[in-house]
Amino acid sequence: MSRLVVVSNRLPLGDNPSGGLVVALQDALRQSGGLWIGFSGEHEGMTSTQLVFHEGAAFQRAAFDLSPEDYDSYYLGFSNSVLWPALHGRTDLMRIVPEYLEGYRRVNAHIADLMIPHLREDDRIWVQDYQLFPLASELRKRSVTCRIGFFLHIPFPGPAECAALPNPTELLDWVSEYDLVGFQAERDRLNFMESARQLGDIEQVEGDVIRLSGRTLQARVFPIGIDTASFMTEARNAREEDRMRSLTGAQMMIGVDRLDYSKGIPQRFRAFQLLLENNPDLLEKVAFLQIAPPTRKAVSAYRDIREETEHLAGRINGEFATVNWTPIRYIHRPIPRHELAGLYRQARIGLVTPLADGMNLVAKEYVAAQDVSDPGVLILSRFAGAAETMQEALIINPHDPWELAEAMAQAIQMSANERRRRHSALLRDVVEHDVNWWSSEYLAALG
Ligand code: ADQ
Repeated sequence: MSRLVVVSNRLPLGDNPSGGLVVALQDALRQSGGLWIGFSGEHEGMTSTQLVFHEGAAFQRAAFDLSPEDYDSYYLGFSNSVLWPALHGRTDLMRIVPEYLEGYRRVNAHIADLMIPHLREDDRIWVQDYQLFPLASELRKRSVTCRIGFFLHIPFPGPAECAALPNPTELLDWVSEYDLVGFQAERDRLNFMESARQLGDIEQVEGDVIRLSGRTLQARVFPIGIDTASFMTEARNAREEDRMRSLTGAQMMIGVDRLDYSKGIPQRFRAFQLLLENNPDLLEKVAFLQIAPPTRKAVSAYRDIREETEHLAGRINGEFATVNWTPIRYIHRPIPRHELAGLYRQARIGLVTPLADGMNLVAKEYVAAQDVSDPGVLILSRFAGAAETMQEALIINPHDPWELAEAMAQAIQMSANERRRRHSALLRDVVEHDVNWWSSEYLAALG
């Protein structure tokens, strides 16, 4: 078996690293004597001139550091102030600065340089996500001929958003250097095909096989999953922590997101406000727990969304709270997995309402955590990749507060029979298409 080399922006460090992607790739890495390469998280000193190997996992890990300038331009800059907003349809939040693109190209070229001494001719390389689009092209320039795959964890946008990038044809040329490009959802594959048709040079050869910028490759959909079995166990074991329902006696709704403008948190709060305004009988009977740890604090759009979210929660609580009841509880901290699993299980409604999202794993975690005999209801945005397969959720348009508030009311009143029927269909999908299924499908296609 040829060796698997995974490259991602962040290297999972620490002893016995866990997390969905690690679980998914661990077996394949272990069996092939594999190697995982990524950024250490260190960005105060110099950019590494060689990879540093770390012990303590079932596979080899090699890290690099970044200088403050490289971190600012490659990570905060082009990755998170240009690509992230554009690929999530928020071209209004893009900050195009020439140094960002230069830094993004420079760091990707440098990662290729760092990799070269450690690569073998028959490796299979699997590159993860938007921070690393140019990596295959940089490796090819350095005469790497092995199979290289790419998986995009976030949406691929249509031609209008693509055209708003400073370098749309360069982006398509970068993609063309892979042998297999994986998307979360059919919607992303179609957007990619249409963007390439309008802005690049593409031909459909047959089925998934395309010719892009003169190279032949495959473009396919591989919806990512979670480590379902272990999450179900965590949730079952967390049962005694019956915190939410018992603490308040109210029906709980839960939202769990990185605090990001793509996740639709303010829209969710406004819909909740509407629910309370239109259903006075629900006062003191429903409560909303929003867990949203801030990320990318150095990017101004993230400071703005934090302010907006806190302001809204404060306003709604000020308006509706009573001595015994706080309508919105808002937690900024990361929560340990087992605790999170218990909270999902206790919540009658799971609110997953992004304005744009590659997949959204919270939707799958919420379903996996439910008690099958008395499950809660998932309210899911049509703009999450998860909506393509999770049709038994209450699918909503997150921009429409009336529709979302109506779905909340419907979920609160839903009969146990209907909840069980919807949940069992959702659970089947989450069990069948877990993260191991995802990685084996992808790696089989990569060859
Ligand atoms: P994210 O944008 O990070 O991932 P998501 O898929 O929802 O979004 O995953 C978030 C993960 O973080 C979940 O596992 C969740 O449980 C966890 N999490 C969030 N808040 C937490 C908290 N306070 N405490 C503990 N854990 C918390 C990107 C894409 C997604 C895609 C994934 C995987 O944006 O669309 O689904 O990659 O491909």
